Amino acid sequence: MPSDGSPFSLIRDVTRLRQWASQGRAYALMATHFAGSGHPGGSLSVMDVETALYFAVMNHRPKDPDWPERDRLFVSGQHKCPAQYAVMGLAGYFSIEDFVAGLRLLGTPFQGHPDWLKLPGIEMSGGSLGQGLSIAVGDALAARLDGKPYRVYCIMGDGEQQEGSVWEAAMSAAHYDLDNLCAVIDCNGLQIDGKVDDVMLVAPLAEKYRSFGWHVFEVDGHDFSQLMDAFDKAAAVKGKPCVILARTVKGKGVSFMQDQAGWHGKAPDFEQLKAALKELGLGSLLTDELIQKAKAAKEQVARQYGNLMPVASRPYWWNLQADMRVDLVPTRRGFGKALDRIGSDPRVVALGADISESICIYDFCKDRPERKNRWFSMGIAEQNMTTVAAGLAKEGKIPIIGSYGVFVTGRNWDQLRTTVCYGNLNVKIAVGHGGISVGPDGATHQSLEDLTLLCILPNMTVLSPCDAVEAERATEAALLQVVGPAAVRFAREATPVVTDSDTPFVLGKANVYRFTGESDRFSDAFEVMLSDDFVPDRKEDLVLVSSGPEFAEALRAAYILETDHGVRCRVINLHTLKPVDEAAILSAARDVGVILTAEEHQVGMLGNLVAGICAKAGVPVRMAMVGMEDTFGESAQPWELVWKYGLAAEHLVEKSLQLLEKTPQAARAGATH
Ligand SMILES: Cc1ncc(C[n+]2csc(CCOP(=O)(O)OP(=O)(O)O)c2C)c(N)n1
Ligand SMILES: [Mg+2]
Repeated sequence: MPSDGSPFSLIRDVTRLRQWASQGRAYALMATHFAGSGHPGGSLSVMDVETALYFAVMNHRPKDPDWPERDRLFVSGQHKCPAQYAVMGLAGYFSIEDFVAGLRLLGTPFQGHPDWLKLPGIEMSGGSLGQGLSIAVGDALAARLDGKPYRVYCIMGDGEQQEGSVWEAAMSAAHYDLDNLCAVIDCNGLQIDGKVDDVMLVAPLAEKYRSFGWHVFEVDGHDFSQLMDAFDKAAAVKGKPCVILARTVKGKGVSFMQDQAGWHGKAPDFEQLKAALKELGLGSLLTDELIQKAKAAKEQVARQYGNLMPVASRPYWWNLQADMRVDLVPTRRGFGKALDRIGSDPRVVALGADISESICIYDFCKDRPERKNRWFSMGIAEQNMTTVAAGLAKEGKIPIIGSYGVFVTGRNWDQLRTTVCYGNLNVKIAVGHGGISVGPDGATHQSLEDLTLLCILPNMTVLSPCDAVEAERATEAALLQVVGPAAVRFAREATPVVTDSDTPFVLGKANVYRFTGESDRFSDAFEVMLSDDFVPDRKEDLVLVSSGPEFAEALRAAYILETDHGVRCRVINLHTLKPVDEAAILSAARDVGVILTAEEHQVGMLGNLVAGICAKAGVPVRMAMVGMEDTFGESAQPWELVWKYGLAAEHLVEKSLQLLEKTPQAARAGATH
């Protein structure tokens, strides 16, 4: 490969291209294995298209990635970045081994969904499907305005064609006769929930694009001769944009991954990796040195970020002590359980947006074939799903929609605002994978603005349960108690269970907790009562207010504060953020006067809510807020993000002591977990 800024020497030899693509497959699989997550299926299906582009078609300079004359490639389905990273590494943009050892690792440029600000050569930051073609259209328009000869490429998925924005972009590209733009669709026939044809039919794509004014090529997406021929011919088409429909196989090249929807977003384990490499004839690439490099990189991150944790007198991290034990269950499970139960109500209907199993919305009918007629697969189309639900609600149904928190509150926000909330329709929103703890998928998938987007909407009820048990009860309340729009936010990761069926749960009323002494079970170490029943019968130094999974950290902070520092705490669980329990906040402010808020969200959603309640009532209060400090997250393990962004109980303790102007009793001497 060229080591300077000279153009890449393109290869037209099919045998050599096949070899590069095989290596790309091997490196992509190794990287996802070491990361422990990622998207092998699509990475393997698109590998030949990307190899053709980087090695045989595009004018580019790996050592000068910002070269102004380069051809631009926008990969819209950015979950398939292991393919792009592997091909870029092979082409010489960076060390391929750094990618293999660093994919999705905290602090590396190899984000779970690419970030152009972190990795030169990547043209767009993204991960939200359906946006790549639009930015490519903008880039192609800019090229024309500036009289630049470079070409613009955009790779999309076939499931992605379900996003309406793709068709807005397609219309605009043809309207402006963008013959410098060439799209490729990786037609592997699969998406997350299954076959594209079953989830939401997009065929016939050729006819659709032709009728939108595009020139269409149809090729075998694993045949380099056909691919190169189509790219060459596309470059010669004048007056209209081109699209290449590349027929591919998801998981191509590894027999047990081929055409299997289950390999969309799952990393191979070590045995599977070895078997895959054997099939590719590239077992020798998995060297001991590479394995060691990946291991060392992970250990380095754990040390570096673990050391950011303030130190307590002993290891207070979950389940590190013989007593104070908790069960760890993802809050989404509670949501699924409730839906399974409540789904017997014939008014309830559920709508999925191609992420149905993992957010547990499919629990509605997974084991209930008789309910399948009330399940509507909407495809990757969050806006349409929301407004279709509004139509169902208008006629007396109780529809629940769901997706990743980012997509089901942000992508469809105008639909939520105007049709659902302004119309006060009985639509329920499952806000899945909330918070930063969604982890390795990275910033684009970490839902950190959703609660603000929801709470600001008139008529919307917003619930943010703290654990799986409370999620079940919150879901039931949202569906059956509230008449009108209601959202329940829950998380993907295992979360400490701190409530049980005896814990009070009243919609719109906070729960108040106090530490009573260590116990075998963490939850038994606290007394809990409904805010209305709480009597301030002891002097307290500090109030901690939290909700969602972060609430368990607030409880643990209270435990540390009481045990290590003699700070007496009142802990308020605001599981209902709207309508909020103002009385519970005002009593706390009046009784104690010092409040720390803790949220797994951009800071201030909860903090400013609490501050506003106090300010409006004229109750003076000293406050501090813990949350994401006006920043996007990044790829990492959930607990590493909690360490880095200061969301652990130990950080709450440190912040509380500052707020109380107390000197920490324990010195910072290293990590304790
Ligand atoms: C707006 C948006 N909604 C949902 C998702 C979650 N998601 C990631 S990949 C995927 C399926 C993509 O299917 P397809 O476009 O066919 O890609 P491929 O089969 O090549 O993986 C979905 C729903 C997302 N990233 N963005
Ligand atoms: Mg697909």
